[in-house]
Order: sequence, then C-alpha cells, then structure tokens
Amino acid sequence: MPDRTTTLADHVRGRHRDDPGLAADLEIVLGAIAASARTLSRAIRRAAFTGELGLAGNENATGDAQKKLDLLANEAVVAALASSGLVAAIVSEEEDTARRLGTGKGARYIVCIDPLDGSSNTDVDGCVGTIFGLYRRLDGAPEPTSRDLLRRGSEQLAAGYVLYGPSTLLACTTGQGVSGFTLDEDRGEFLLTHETLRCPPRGRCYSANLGNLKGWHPHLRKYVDYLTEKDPGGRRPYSLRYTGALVADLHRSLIDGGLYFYPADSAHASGKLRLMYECAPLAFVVEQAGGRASTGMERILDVQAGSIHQRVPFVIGSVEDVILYERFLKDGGPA
Ligand code: AHM
Ligand code: MG
Repeated sequence: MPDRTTTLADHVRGRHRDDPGLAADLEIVLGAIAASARTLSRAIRRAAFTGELGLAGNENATGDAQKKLDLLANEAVVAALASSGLVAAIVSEEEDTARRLGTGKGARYIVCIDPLDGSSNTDVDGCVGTIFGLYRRLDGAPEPTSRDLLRRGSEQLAAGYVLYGPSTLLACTTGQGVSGFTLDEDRGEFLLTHETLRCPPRGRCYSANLGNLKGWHPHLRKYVDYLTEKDPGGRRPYSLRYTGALVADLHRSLIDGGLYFYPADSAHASGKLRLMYECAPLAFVVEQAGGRASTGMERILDVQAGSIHQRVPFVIGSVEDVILYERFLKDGGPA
C-alpha cells in the first residue's frame, strides 16, 4: 500500500520553501478552505438526516434558487476564512456584494468562491463541488476597493476545487502544477494522493448541456456533429459525459482528457458561468495541469472582471480539444 502521509500543509510548505512568509499564509488560507470542505463533506453526506435537502426559498444575486446546502456551504466557508484573519473579503456566488471578513492589517487577501457548485445535484445524491481562487489585495485602503476585487484570473496566487463525490478530493495549485488531496475521514485530514495532475493533451469525452444546442452558434452545432461522427482513425465519436457539476466534469478531463463547454446561447449572450468564482479559478488549475481554458475567443485568465457576478462563455479541458473548439467557433471547422 502506498504511504499517504503528506498533508496539504506539508505540501504547501515544501513547494514554497523559498518564501516562508507566503508559505505560511497559503497554509492558513488553504487550510481554512480545507476545514470548511471537511465540514461540508459531512453536512452533504448527512443532509437527508438533518433536513438540509431542498430549497431555501430565496434567490442569489444571479437569479438561481438557493438550496439549503448552498447557504450552509456559504456560511461554512465564511466562518473558516473569517477565522483565518488573513482574508479581507470574499466574493461568493451566494452573496450579492463582496462580504467583508478580516479588518486588521494582516487581512491582505481576497477569496473568490463558489461554495457549492452543481447545487441542482444535492437532492439526487449527485456530485457537487467547491471552487476557489485567491488574490493578494492591491490597495492599502481600509475597505477593499474595486481594484482589489475586480481582477484578471492571471493574478491569482492559488486556486482549486473540492469534489464531493464517492470520496472528497481537493485539487489545488499555487502556481507550481496541480496536486490532489483526498479526505481521509478517519484522520480528518486531506492527504496527498495525486502528486501531479496533468491533463492529457486530448481526450475522448465532452461535457455540455445539449438541451441548449439549438440556441448555440451554428459553428458550435457543427462542432458537436464533428465530435459525434465516426472517423476512420477511431478517435471519434466522443462520448458525452455531463453530470450537472462543472467540478466533476472538469475533474474527469484532468484525469482522462476531454473538454467541458458552456457557450453563449440565444437567450444568454454570455453563457451561464461566472468569471470570478467559477471560470477563472478552474482556468488557473487547468493551465497549471497543461490544459487550456477560454471564452472560445479569449484566454479566460486574461479577462478583466468588470463586475463580481459577471458571466462568460466557457470552454475548458485538454489543450488540443479546446483549440479545435476555438477553431470551429471562429471558422466553422478545422483549417
Ligand atoms: P451552480 O453553481 O449554481 O450549481 O451553477 C453552475 C453549474 C455547473 O456546475 C454545471 O456544469 C452547470 O451549472 C449546469 O447548468 P445547466 O443545468 O444549465 O446545464
Ligand atoms: Mg456555481
């Protein structure tokens, strides 16, 4: 049996030996996210007993009906990050505005977070996730300013996701590749189980909500025709894998290759997914794993946020698959 004893904290310290100050901060902030993930993992597994399934009865800032677990997840991350003392504010899918946390001098970070990705899956015992990205504040003003909050994804110090599936797995990057940690429930600790997650250059699966296909750009409808037809080389058709949780679909791409896309459609000019706490963190992760993420036209990490809940069209996954998607979108097919 492999020896699985490296904790998330050990790993972060090892990766940032050259900058002990940064290592200590990352250890605390990532540790807080891991602590909230432990709480959430248990709450999700016990939700049928504790009355936490179902709708909460209100909507979030982008018009989604909130689930009780959305609110519980948001409060878990808020409590954990507030207790770190290092986070000045969080931008959360479940908060209308940036929520102020630490006020002291040490509160020098901003966290963007989707506390519960894929929350339509909560009542059907499907996978869900958490997505997060970490930025250093730019302004020294007492209150976080829009310069602190509205960022380009390329400025992230760290990003990652937690997948609450058959096991609970936290994958993250601090700019030196991507590693995965599985929650050992006996020890109550995330332990290194995937030293290096590398996204294969090409896969054989795609993930998208084909219910929206008629509203997509005609070039993307051609792309789906291309993916689903047989080719003499045997690389197509691609298999469809769509779970309703972006984190679960992306994790499959990181392990097996392939791509996920949520493009604009006739009713939603910018697609569905939110730049700051869904697309940008996952784009940082996938690039660090050798993959690619874009709007179809522009690298996600180059997009300057204009508002905290801004949406963008999104494609992410294996580099060759994403490039081909971009070519179809631009020209209607490969050159
Ligand atoms: P959520 O954070 O409100 O759950 O929304 C994001 C989710 C993604 O995880 C998933 O891929 C997508 O929305 C599913 O949307 P749709 O039901 O339109 O296919
Ligand atoms: Mg979400």
